[in-house]
This record gives sequence, structure tokens and C-alpha cells, in this order.
Amino acid sequence: MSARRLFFGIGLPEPLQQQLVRWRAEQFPEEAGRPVAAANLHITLAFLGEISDEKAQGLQQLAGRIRQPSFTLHLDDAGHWPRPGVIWLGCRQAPRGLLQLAEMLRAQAARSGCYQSPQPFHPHLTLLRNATRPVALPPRNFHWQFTVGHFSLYQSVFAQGRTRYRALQSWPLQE
Ligand code: 2AM
Repeated sequence: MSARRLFFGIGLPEPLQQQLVRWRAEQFPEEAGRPVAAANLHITLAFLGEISDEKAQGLQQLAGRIRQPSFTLHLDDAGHWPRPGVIWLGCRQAPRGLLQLAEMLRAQAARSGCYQSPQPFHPHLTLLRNATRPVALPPRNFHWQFTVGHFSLYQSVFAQGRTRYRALQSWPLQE
């Protein structure tokens, strides 16, 4: 049976993708790390790993039963995790709706046998990868926000030397 690398996540409105990419180019020198492509910028809610189509279908059905309110996400924090080599954007205070949604998806994933990291969930948007060297983070005088009205299941596709995240299905959050 075929297996695909999947995760639940939140995409960004396209204008915000473009704004972030411009800001990143101004703030970080080239040697800071490998920039994530604009269209790939996202926040992971639950990482599923390589899973069978059957398992994915079960999780898609469960995702369709989730009733959660939409929420506003404020991107007003940044950080550097040198070990995985990630420079990220996040929220100083994660909205409750985001944490609840991730908690539900991660619990469903765990019950379906998808390994979930024991580390506390820290919602973030990876801006740069391979960022293993010390780097000066920009002053925290930035603040973007957007309304999250849906979440999606993404497939991570690696082809021609590039990773691309393809949205397979999306589910609305309540108004
Ligand atoms: P990252 O951005 O912090 O690397 C697709 O690979 C998405 O799933 C990325 O956002 C990545 O998070 C996340 N991801 C990859 N492997 C993971 C793992 N083992 N546990 C949790 N999230 C993971």
C-alpha cells in the first residue's frame, strides 16, 4: 500500500506570504539559513509522518467532525532553535482556539498510531531551515495578524530537489 508524508496545518493568505518573504530578506543575511519558499510557509498543527491511505482516510473523517471557532493569529514573536536549525515566527500568546484545534488533531493522530512528539506543542511558522549557526534575531517590533477560518491536510511532496506542501483537503472553522 502506498504511504504519504502528511500533516495537518494552517496556511497563510498569499499577501502575507509575500510580506513575510520581503521582511525576511531585509532582516536575515543569506548565510543565516535556507529560506522556506513563500508558498510553503505554514503552521503545523499535527505531524502525521508517512502513513497509509487507509489511516489518512480515517483521520480525514475525524477532522471533518471537529467543531471549533475561527480565531485570529498574531505573529509577534520570533526565535531560533539551533539544533533542528530552524528560525521561526510565532505568537507571544497562542490563541486558545489554535491550541484546542492542535490538541484535538494530535490526540486523534496519536490514537491512530501516529507518533506525537512528547515535547510541548509550540505553534510556529518556519522561516529558515539549516540555521544551525548563531544568528541575531530581528527586534520584536513586528506584528502581523490574520484570521484563521480553516485548517488543511497537507502532503509533503519531494520532487526535483524541492519540497512542496500540497493541500489535499480543508475544513472550515466556525464563524
Ligand atoms: P518544522 O517546520 O518545525 O520543521 C512538514 O515537514 C511540517 O511538519 C514542518 O512544519 C515540520 O516542522 C513538521 N514536522 C516535520 N517533522 C516533524 C516531527 N517529527 N514532529 C513534529 N513536526 C514535524
